[in-house]
Amino acid sequence: MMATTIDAFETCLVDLPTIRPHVLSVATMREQAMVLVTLRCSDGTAGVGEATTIGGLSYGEESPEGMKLALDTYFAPLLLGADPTRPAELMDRLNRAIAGNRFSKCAVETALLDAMGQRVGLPMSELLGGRRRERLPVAWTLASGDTAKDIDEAEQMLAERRHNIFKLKIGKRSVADDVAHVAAIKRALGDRASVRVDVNRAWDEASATRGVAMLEAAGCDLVEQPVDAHLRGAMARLSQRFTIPIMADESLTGPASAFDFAAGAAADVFAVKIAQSGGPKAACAVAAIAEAAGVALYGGTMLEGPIGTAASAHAFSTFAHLSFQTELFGPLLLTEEILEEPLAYADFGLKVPDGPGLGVRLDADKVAFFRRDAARKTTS
Ligand code: MUC
Ligand code: MG
Repeated sequence: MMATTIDAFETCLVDLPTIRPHVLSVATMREQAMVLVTLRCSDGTAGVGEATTIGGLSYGEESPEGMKLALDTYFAPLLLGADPTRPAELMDRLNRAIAGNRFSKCAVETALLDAMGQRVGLPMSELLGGRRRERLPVAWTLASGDTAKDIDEAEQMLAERRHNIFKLKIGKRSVADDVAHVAAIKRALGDRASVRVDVNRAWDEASATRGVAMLEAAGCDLVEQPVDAHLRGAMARLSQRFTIPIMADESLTGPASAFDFAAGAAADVFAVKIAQSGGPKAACAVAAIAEAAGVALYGGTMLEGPIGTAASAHAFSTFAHLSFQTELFGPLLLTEEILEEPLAYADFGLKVPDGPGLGVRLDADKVAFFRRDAARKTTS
């Protein structure tokens, strides 16, 4: 039998507008840039993956442009001609040769698992150990920067039965102003919705101690990454001091950090992200550490487009527990659909795709139109 090889490795940057400005403490997004990776194999399978971050270099250590450069220059030579039927061995090879670059590694592992799933006729969730659920509850982020607009948006989401969990982005204004914003939204929505906040590391420990106490009193259900990613001690003190759960997001950069935070009792909940973890398999390892340590789980997003979102859905569907649900709404924040068949959002959740591999297919014409180097852009 002829050995199977990776015959082509293609990357492209795709820019898609957001439905409204998305205001975080670290950046205001008006569009999302994603790197799409395609691995073409000699057996006719083609796997796709996505590497996406938020706000250029303001959120993570990898930028969209840097990821494309790293993938083309350093990843491609290690992958071309290699055997795609051994994803774990190939990821070992990449990890030995390339330090860091977790988001790019996630895109490659996603593409390898997508191709593998097509080869063996199984969804990616089955390659990751088997799904435990078909549907994932999905939160929406209210981040227009305006309290009244956020309340209107939440009411619309509730009426459409799209979301009943809302994450509010705070940390840009004073603690008192931010808490007043959260309290107004919680008052308007009452028991019809869960209201949570993401501070994106904006507070020092003293502000966090004051802010978390006020958020608890306002009826907020969860506080995500109140302080800087490396402040494990502060995260532990906040977790121990308050009843309202404290969730680690940026602090989690894969299994080693998850072990460190679990051992230090430094978070009540882990926001697991496949990109931040270094790939879907590493994300499952982060979840396993949380489960072993009695830490609750939440399925996070890097505001990926549909490929990264589908890969995340497969991974999260395998978790034993998902007590704080997920926020896999990335594609809904974008004005454009780049899949042939959109992901299925209904009844406050997302259906985990069923087909082999990722179970979704890119719309080639749409990708050709929106890629950054499209002829219409370079010639105009
Ligand atoms: C983050 O920090 O969690 C996820 C949802 C959202 O609105 O922003 C992202 C990033
Ligand atoms: Mg976060």
